[in-house]
Amino acid sequence: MKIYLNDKLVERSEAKVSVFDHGLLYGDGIFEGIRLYQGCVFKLEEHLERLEYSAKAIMLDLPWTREELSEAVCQTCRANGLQDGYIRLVVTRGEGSLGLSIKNCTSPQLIIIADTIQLYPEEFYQQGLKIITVPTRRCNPAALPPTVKSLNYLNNILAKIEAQHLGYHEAIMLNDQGYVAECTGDNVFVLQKGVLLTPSASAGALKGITRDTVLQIADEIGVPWREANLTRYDVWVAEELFLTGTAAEIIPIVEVDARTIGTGQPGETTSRFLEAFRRRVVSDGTRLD
Ligand code: PXG
Repeated sequence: MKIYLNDKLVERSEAKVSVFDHGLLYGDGIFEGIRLYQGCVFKLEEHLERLEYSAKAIMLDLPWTREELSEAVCQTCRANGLQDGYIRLVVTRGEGSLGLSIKNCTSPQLIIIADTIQLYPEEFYQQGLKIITVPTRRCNPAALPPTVKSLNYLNNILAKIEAQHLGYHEAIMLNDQGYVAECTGDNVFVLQKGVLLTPSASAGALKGITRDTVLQIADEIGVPWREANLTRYDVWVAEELFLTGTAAEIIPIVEVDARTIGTGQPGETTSRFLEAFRRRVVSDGTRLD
């Protein structure tokens, strides 16, 4: 496997960063998770834009242009002979000294890994997923904005651990006001009286690329939508519920906190969104050739 490291492709065994890298020492860095579908890097421009915004928010100057990053992503996919897969683009603050100051971190490190993807079991899509709300709250946007896709995922990992201990794959995380923020690696959508509702970034949601795509599809197929503060009650009584994310795409939810959602089967509108989403993934992005 070839890994892109800083300015060139190297063998996996050669792809190494310093133990003094602030990405490792402090989770000081940012990343993107991107899908490759039939030679098309889905929404690459949007992912790179989000990366640039994340970098700006944490005051990390990216020494690479949008074009250079785009070419590096495509080159990594080509070098690994991939047509379908998962791309992990990571930028760390780079090597520094022990201590929080970023002053000595002069060279951000760019890592691009392109690999095959372990898809979620088909039964998640056919039968829907059962999830729970967990006690761990999503980071307050005034502390670490959830809109920054940072390397600091401990908040989400703690929530995931809580869900898994109880035998669930995913968890709904509330914000510190008790409104739904998002899941550990996915955005949340509720369908209520034919209207699609989703938490806003200020409620603690990442501005997901899949989330944006679903909102575009909603406009196209004529499903009204708006951002809303959602309580657990809103989720429990939803007609339909689904999660969106790069890895998950669109996963129907059929149970939350032991409450059956809708009929207990994946919803009809959810299925329409998933079909429309899967139709566009092969064209809505940057082609490798
Ligand atoms: N919320 C959080 C906290 C996420 O981490 C999403 C929402 C959905 O965003 P996108 O842009 O993917 O629609 C995410 C995305 C991984 C991995 O390897 C995580 C994500 C995406 C891809 C891979 O853990 N999270």
